[in-house]
Amino acid sequence: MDLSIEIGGLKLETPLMAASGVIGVSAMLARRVFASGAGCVVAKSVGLKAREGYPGPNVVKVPCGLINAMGLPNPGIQEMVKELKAMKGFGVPVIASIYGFSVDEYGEAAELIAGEVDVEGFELNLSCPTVHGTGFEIGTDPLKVREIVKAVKEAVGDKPVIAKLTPNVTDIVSIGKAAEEAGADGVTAINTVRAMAIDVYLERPILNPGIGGLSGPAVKPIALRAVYELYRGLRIPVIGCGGVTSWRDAVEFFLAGASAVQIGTAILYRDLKVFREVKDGLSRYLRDKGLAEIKPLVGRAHRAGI
Ligand code: RRO
Repeated sequence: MDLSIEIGGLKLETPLMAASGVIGVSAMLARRVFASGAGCVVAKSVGLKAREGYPGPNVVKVPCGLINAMGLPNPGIQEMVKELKAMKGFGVPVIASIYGFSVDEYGEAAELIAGEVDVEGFELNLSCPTVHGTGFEIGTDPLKVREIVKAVKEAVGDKPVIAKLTPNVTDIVSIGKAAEEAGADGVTAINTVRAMAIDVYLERPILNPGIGGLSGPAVKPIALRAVYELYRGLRIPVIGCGGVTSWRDAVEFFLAGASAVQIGTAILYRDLKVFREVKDGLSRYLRDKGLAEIKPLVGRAHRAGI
């Protein structure tokens, strides 16, 4: 079965990617993820300066999901470059994820990484819901999205640049269009949904910073809707991300218009075996449908004309 895909020049043997954030910065873990059947790994978002992240509690389990407020913990670019090089050394295709507090910071971060390590592409975190001044505060403004995509495209030459979008907007397609018009090679939809949980006895928010981002099965229908709308509204490929736990979830995303699917929270719920299970299930599904490859599946739900 041919599960290979191509996204704006990024060629993957398998259309499954490890979502940013979950496996942290560890090259050893990235190697295990790849060996488990992922087509590539998206590294934890990194910026110009190292960040500690927020003190705990910074993760809380809720029915059908997790809410996190990690606060962009990362070791800074120099340390991340070492891990990215190690990942490449293990033969793992890797996409660097970057954030910044300004257009220039995104551009600079991308340029520094591109100058040091031959990553497969860049994912721009325009959607982190937990830190002020970056992420979703930038990714809800189409003008800023446009400028950042342009700056990063200029900084990284012909490497694929993918904008990771926030669901915390009224019209995700208008943000996707801004990225597309600025030269993005694809978009990832979605990052986490702003959310919170409250301890009824302590009478206070459970997460230290109060608000965090919801992920896991709870957000899958939201992500699926976003992918469906983006596929209809854009010409560049869409990568689905949000609550994928089974092969059936992945198929739903392909039918909605995703060219690839990222798996994040399910790695925590189900362990790395989730990649093998989804991959095998996908192959079985294609065989049952009489298809020899994944590409004809992409966007097929739109044939219903709804
Ligand atoms: O680190 C975080 O708190 C975080 C990030 Br950068 C992100 O993109 N999405 C998320 O749910 N948490």
